Amino acid sequence: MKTLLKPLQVSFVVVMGVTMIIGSGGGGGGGSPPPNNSSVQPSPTGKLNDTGITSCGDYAYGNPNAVNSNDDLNCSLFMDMDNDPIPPINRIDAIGQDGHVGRDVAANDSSNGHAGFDFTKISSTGQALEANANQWSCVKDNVTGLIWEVKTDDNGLHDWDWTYTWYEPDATKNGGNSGKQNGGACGNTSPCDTNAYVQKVNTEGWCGAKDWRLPTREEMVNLMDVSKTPIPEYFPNTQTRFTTSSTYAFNPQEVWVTGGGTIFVFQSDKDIARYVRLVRDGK
Ligand SMILES: [Ca+2]
Ligand SMILES: [Ca+2]
Ligand SMILES: [Ca+2]
Ligand SMILES: [Ca+2]
Repeated sequence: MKTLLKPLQVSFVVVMGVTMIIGSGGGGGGGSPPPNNSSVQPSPTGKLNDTGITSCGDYAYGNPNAVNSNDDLNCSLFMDMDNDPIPPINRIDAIGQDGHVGRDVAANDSSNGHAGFDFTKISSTGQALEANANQWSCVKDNVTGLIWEVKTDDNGLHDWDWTYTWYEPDATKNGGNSGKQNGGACGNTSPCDTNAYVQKVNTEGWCGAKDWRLPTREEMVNLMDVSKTPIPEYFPNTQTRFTTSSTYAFNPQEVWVTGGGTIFVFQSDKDIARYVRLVRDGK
């Protein structure tokens, strides 16, 4: 990452024989760097996000003795209000639940995105912003190191209402089927297909960058907060279903699309217009 942090200004104060270091600038906390003049760059880590799930379920499903099924229970409890057991992690007969393990437990910090998610807001010209900034155009995922497009609602190029058909003329990237040109609805920003959109965003230099692309299925799924898809604090104007760069291997006419709610991914025809959120990894 080429981010240049603002120099830490340090004062030394001696109180009762104890030296305290009082810093100003360079703060931000929770992985959010302070505003500065250098643009934020991707820094892929290869790491995965946790799911955002911080609650636990009971044993009720299929259990004839269960009174009521619950999936919003406190993971530190062993029994819920119905006296149904909550399978814990440190028991021989239970491997634990999502809400017991991972970053959402180990690095739960709501100041930089829900639970274990750790995001930095980025301005339209690529500068890092404070976590409480009320206007931003891109977001860096500090866990994966990827930088994501944030959609707008201004009828401009990035408007969240615009849809695009999947189109990739490069035979080395399209799985044997190039898809369909200009079949979406994107106002006066047409042609409305993924290839044209990527080119326009790169010509524009959104958030100071010209290496935007469609995310892979894995990248898009990894951004999902299953507990509350979409992730509202950092990704306003968010649709629930996004197309990806990943052609469906068994049928090259189709592509993988990420879903909202309980649907993670599904295959869909490349001809069907879909929402798009671009990503960059700096490679
Ligand atoms: Ca219950
Ligand atoms: Ca987890
Ligand atoms: Ca967090
Ligand atoms: Ca709109």
